[in-house]
Amino acid sequence: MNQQNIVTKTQNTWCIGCGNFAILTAIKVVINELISEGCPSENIVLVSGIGCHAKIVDYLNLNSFYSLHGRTLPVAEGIKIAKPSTKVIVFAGDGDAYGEGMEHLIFAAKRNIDITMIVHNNRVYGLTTGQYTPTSPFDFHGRSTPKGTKELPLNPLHLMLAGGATFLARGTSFGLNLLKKNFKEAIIHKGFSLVDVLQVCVTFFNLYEYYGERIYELKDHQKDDYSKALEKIREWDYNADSKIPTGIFYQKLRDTFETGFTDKEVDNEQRYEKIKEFLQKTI
Ligand SMILES: Cc1ncc(C[n+]2csc(CCOP(=O)(O)OP(=O)(O)O)c2C)c(N)n1
Ligand code: SF4
Ligand SMILES: [Mg+2]
Repeated sequence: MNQQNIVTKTQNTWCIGCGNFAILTAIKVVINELISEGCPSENIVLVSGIGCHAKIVDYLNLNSFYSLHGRTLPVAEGIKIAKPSTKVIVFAGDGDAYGEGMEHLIFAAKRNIDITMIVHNNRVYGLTTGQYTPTSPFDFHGRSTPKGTKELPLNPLHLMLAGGATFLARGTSFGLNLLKKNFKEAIIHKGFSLVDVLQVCVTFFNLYEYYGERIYELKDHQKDDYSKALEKIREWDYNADSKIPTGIFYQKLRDTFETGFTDKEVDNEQRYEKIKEFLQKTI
């Protein structure tokens, strides 16, 4: 299969300059690589929410499910549990994932279900024309907050680390190489992986210049160290005027949720041993 086969003829309706184009380009390359490395294309399932980001599944000729706003993960989890061999890749907006879908996100991380979540974090509701989201900065002047927001933004990676996610990364929509690397590693990772992409919405919140002055890539970062991950994740807390690290912050292996569903009978002794082993790996 070559690059052409996974592209649809659907007309692209994103604004010129939208950061979603970079996400589409990067995921196309990565999926093509996975296919050429032996992953059958029919084993890949895409799930999207509702928003500008969600149109990405219209542009990729793969099995996909357009879900509801905030409800990508229940759909993705159902697919993964029903057929654990599928590679489930979720595309969600920041409003979608960090607002309405937040409780699902925490549970997916806690369960460590083997799903990859790519968040198009433009820090605004794009499709509904510019309302604030959980990651919009303090004093954000949008359609629903003409006098500015009165609350601090949420650091979703911090929350996901506490929630138990086993792979956490940040990319930007103008760092294509890093984006491809993050996506590939996240998809290969066995467990719940989240890539937060600072995707610029040129129409309602153009942050190209702001990010351009602050972004740097993590080097020699010890990604299996929880404290170091926490330190790097908190370096830029969305409102601070500091540098913004990008790359893989955290990666750890532990048992995944979907593998727990088995028909095999186990006695109490075996069950006890399994729980002990699980806890030793987790704590
Ligand atoms: C349950 C529900 N609530 C609200 C909406 C209206 N709605 C559609 S898209 C959207 C915002 C999308 O923002 P985001 O998730 O950040 O995606 P973006 O458009 O920025 O990519 C909202 C509020 C909806 N379709 N369904
Ligand atoms: S409104 Fe923003 S997020 Fe939506 S397509 Fe346009 S630039 Fe992209
Ligand atoms: Mg958004």
